[in-house]
Amino acid sequence: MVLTLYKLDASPPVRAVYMTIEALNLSDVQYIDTNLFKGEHLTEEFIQMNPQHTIPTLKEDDFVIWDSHAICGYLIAKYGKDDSLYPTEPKQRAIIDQRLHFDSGVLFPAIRGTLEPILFHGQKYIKDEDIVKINSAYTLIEKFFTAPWLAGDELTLADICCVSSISTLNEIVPINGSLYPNLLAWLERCSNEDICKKGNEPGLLQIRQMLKSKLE
Ligand SMILES: N[C@@H](CCC(=O)N[C@@H](CS)C(=O)NCC(=O)O)C(=O)O
Repeated sequence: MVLTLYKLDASPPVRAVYMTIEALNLSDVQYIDTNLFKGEHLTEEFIQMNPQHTIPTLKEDDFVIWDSHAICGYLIAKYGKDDSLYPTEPKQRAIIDQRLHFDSGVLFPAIRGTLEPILFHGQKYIKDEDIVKINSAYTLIEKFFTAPWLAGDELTLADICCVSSISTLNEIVPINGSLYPNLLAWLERCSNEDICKKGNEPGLLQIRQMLKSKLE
């Protein structure tokens, strides 16, 4: 059984999969760089594998799955020693799923909408409307916290998927700790975790450098 991950280190959803791989201690993964800037995700071969042409995409023998949330859930179900990262207890699972859908529906679109014109189309500034969207995402997630972690007392897949997005948004619009104290404290808590240092930080630094070079 061979696990292959199509990836680009700077991509936030790829970083969520990296963190899950770290948390599960999976060592036998083959990584294939898929350079979006060179259109490597738009080849006939890639589209045949993933018609949505997104990274991360995971291949395990003949089985192909894409979308970071689906990939991470699969890896935990298949390779996790237990279900602690993604509990099967219905209420705990529902709370985590809500956070994952918030990531897909609110956080990632805010990243993509802001960064795509800058990274791919030569825009040299951050639009005011994107800053408004990012701050409104911060305002929403700030109120989700009732415990140290995003879905309760333990670190779960909700933290893994949302921190890759929130740490990226923080590079675009730094989180104001007096407006969003829970969010900033949580980001710091996540950043101190080994899985985040190994799985998230290197790609995040690449995003920081890209933004520095593209913005005036
Ligand atoms: N919801 C997806 C988002 C994946 C996504 O849009 N990835 C971007 C890179 S960060 C991509 O592959 N863009 C190329 C494209 O959409 O054609 C996930 O969580 O995996």
